[in-house]
Amino acid sequence: MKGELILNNMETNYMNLKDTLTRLLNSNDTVFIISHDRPDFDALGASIGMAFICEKMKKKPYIIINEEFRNMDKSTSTVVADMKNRFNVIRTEEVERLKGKDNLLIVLDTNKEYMINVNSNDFDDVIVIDHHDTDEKTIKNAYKFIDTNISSACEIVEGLVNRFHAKYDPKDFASYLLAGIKLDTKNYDKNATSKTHGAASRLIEAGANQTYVNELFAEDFTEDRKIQRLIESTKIHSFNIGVICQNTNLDVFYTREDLAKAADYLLKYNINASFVIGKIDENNYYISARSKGLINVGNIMSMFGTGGGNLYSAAAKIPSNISLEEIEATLMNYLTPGYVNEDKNIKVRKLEL
Ligand SMILES: [Mn+2]
Repeated sequence: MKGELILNNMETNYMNLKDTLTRLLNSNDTVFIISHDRPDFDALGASIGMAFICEKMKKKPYIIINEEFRNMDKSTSTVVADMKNRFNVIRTEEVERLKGKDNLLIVLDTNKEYMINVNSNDFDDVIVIDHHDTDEKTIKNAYKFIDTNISSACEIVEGLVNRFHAKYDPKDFASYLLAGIKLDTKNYDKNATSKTHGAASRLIEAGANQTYVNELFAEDFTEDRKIQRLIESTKIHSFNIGVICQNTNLDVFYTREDLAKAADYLLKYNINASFVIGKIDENNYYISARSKGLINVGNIMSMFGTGGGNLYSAAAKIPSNISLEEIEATLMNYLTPGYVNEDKNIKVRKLEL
């Protein structure tokens, strides 16, 4: 039987979550764990913590990861390789063959149907544990434990590991949950509460290795040079808006993460908002936008029709049948003082970035 329950205050609801999860783990013989596409440290760390909880409950879960090693950065592939040695990591194609009589799907670090690579309706029970906003694309017919005030999926899952008295085995796998918290809090700068630090502290006590976690975050030299070259070409406009447009080396493709990193980097300076335009493949350009809060970049990206986001973080994907110059000119037009304010009716779409 499927449930429908949204609890937005995790602190008072951990016991409720524990009870629901216990019941679902007991009433289903087969458990699948999935996180969002292109999983990051938070998605992977949460999956690892959840797998330990399942094992404590005498269930051997299947963790679904579809990403190919060649599409992952070095650190992500290290985590996934470790997971493959320790757990049953499978691909979506294998799900049907592995299904039992009653099948539970545990969705972590996302609540959107389009961000998971399975159809949630194909499972007997679904539980979503997440820290992102919900919208009309949120998975239906599922137990939902979503608290946007918690820093990361790893912080929630750590709270659960703790309450289930599950063990990190091997101990240093606790490092991967610590990496998830470090990533989503931007090194304890963003959304980190005393509870977040409590979770980090327990993870270190359980065996997380901070030196190893720091190594996972070490920048790859070639990658970083590529991003720094973009940053070199920043133009600063009025209102301290930084704009980067990839206008040379058009055969170079950037990943969305590269462009986001460059946009994030610009906020280190006296810059209110940053926009980074680059080519992501043969057919598409992409804009990654970041703001310190004065300028609503979600609103501006929505004007492109193919974009969205929130006040602080947004993006748009644009087919490359228009030129980079045209995109930059359009963006500059949207940034003209007054223009943005006149367009109050623009509906800001939510996009998970
Ligand atoms: Mn997350």
